[in-house]
Amino acid sequence: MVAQDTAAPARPVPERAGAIARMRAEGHPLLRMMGFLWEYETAVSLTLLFLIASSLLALVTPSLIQQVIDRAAAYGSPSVLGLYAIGVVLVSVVNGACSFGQRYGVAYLVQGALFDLRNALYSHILHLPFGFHDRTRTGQLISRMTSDIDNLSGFFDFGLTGLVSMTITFFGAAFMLFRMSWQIGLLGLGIVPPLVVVAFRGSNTLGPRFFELRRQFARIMSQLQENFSGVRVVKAFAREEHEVSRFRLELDEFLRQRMGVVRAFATFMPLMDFLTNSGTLLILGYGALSVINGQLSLGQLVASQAYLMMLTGPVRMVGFMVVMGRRASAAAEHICEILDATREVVEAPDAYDLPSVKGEVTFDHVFFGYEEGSHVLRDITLHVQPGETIALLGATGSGKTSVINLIPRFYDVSTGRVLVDGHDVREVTLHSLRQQIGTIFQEAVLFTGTIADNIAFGKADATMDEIERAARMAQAHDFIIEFPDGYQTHVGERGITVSGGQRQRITIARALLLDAAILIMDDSTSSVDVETEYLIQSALNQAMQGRTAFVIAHRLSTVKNADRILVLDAGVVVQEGTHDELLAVDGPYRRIYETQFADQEEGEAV
Ligand code: DGT
Ligand code: MG
Repeated sequence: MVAQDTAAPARPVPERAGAIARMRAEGHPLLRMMGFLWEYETAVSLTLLFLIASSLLALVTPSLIQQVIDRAAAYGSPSVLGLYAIGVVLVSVVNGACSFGQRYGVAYLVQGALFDLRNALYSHILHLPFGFHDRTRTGQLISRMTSDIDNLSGFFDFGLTGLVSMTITFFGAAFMLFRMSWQIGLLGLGIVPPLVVVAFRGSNTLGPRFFELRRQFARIMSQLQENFSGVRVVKAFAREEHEVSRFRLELDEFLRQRMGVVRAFATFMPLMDFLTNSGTLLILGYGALSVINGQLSLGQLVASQAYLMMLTGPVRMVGFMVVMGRRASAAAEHICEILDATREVVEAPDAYDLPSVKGEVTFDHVFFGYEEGSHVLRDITLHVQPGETIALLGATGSGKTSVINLIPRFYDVSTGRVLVDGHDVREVTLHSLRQQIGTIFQEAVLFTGTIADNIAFGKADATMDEIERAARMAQAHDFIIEFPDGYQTHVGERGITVSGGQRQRITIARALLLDAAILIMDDSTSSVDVETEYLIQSALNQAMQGRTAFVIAHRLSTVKNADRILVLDAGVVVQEGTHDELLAVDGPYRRIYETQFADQEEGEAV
C-alpha cells in the first residue's frame, strides 16, 4: 500500500514495498500481477535455471536410448551397453533433482507472491473509503479474494512454467528431428498446423463455456450465502420449498453446462488424438522405409517417435494454455479494478497527525453529495463548542447521517470545510482523526471473538480495567458478568447470542473506550423495550458527559437534554435552538414534537 491511505501506523503484515509500487503501476493487469512474482528475484532465477535444465535433460534421454539400441545392434558389447545404461540412469537422476528444484521453486515463489497479493488486496479493500463499500457487494469482494486469486494461482503455477518448458521442448524436439533427417523433421512439423487449428478451435468453444460454468457456480454460491445468512426470514415466511426449488433450478443449469463442457471436451480430445496418431503413423512408416534403405538407424527410428511426442505435446496444450491465460487475465483485471479504486478520501501527501483535540467542530458552508452534481446537504454552517451536545432531527432521508459522516471524514465535502479544533479534516491523517472520534453506528456490529475483544476493538492494548470502565459507563457491565465466561464470553458465529439492546450497549462501550473528545451516534432506530431503552439512554447520557456529542435520536430525553437541536429538512438546516426555544415557535420542531414526542412526554410523566 502506498503511504497515503494507510491509516494504522503499525501494520501487522510486513509488505514488500516494491510489489506494492508495481501493483499501482500502469500496464496490463496480468503483468502487474506478475510484478508480485518478480519480488522473489533469486527464486525466479533459480527456478528458471532448474526449469531450463530439466527441459533440456528430458531432450537428451531419447538420444541416449538411440545410442543404446544402435551400439547394441552394432557391437553387441555388454560393457558399452552398461555405460549407456548408467548414462540413462544418471540423466534421469539429475533430471529428477532439477525437476524437484523447479517444482519447489515454483511453489515457493508462487505461494509467496499469492501471500503478498492477498495481504495487499485485503489491506487495500479495508482502507478503501465508505463510498466504495456502499457501491460494492460483499460477495464480489469475497470472490476477488478467492476465485480470482485461485485463477491467478493456476496461471502462475502451471501457465508460466508450462510456457517456458513447452517452448524449450518444442523447439528442442524439432531441432533433434531435423538433425536426424530433414524429411522426418518436415513431416513432424507438418502435423503442427492442423493440431494448432484444432487446439484453438477447442479453446474457443471450451473457453466461454468454462467462463459460463464458473459464473453459474458463483451464482449458486451467492444464493447459498444469502439463504444461509437469511435463513430465519426464509423460515418465517415459509419459503423453504420455494428456495429449494430455486436452488434446484440453478443446479440444473449448472449440470447442463457441465455436461456441455464434458461433451465439447469429449469430441475435441479424440480429434486431437486422431491427428497425433496419424502423424505418428506417417513418420513411423517413412522412418521404417528409411531404416530398410539404410538411411536411418533403428535407434534413430525409436528416438524419432519420442521426439515426435515432445513436439506434439506442447501443441496439444496450446488451447488449454490460452484458456488459462484468458482466465488469469480476466481475474487480474478484476483485481486491478479494486486496486485502482482509490480516488475518494485519500490522505494528503503532507497530512499531519491531528494533535489531541478539545472537541470543537465547525462546518463551514458545507455542500455534500454522494454522487457528483446532486447535493444531499446544502450550505451547512455550524459551530460547536467543546462539550456541547447537538441533537440532529429530521425526516428520514433529510441528511442526518450524512452530516455526522463528514466529521470522521467517511466522505469528503463537495465544497466548504469541516474543521476539528480548527484543523481541516482533509489535512490530517485519517487514523489520528478517527482515533479521536467515538463512533456508534446505527447498526450494532459485533465480530466473532470475546466480548472484551469487541469492546477493545478500537484500542487493542486496552487493559481489562479500561474495558470494564467503558462497559460500566455503557450500562453493559451488569449483563456481561451474567454470561457464563463474563468478559471472555464468545459472541458472533457459534458464540452466545446477545439481544439487540445488549449488542447496542456493547458497541456504545466500544466507542467509549476510546475516551475520545468527540462522540457521534447514529441512534435513529432502535426497537427495544422500555427498560432497555432507559438503560441505553442513561448509557448515552453518561457517554456524552464532557464530550462534544452529535446524536441522531428519536428519543425525547436525548433531544431535550441536548444543548442545541438542529432540524434538517432535505439537506438544509431549517431550525436551530434548544428544546424550549424551538417549542415556543410554530415550526417544524413543534410539528415533530407533536407527532413523535408528545406521547413520550406523557409516558415520562407517569
Ligand atoms: P434516516 O437514517 O432514514 O433517518 O435518514 P437520514 O436523515 O440519516 O438521511 P441520510 O443522510 O442517510 O440520507 C440523505 C440522502 O442521501 C437521502 O436522499 C439518501 C441519500 N443517501 C444516503 N446514503 C447514500 C449513499 O450511500 N449513496 C447515495 N447515492 N445516496 C445516499
Ligand atoms: Mg440515517
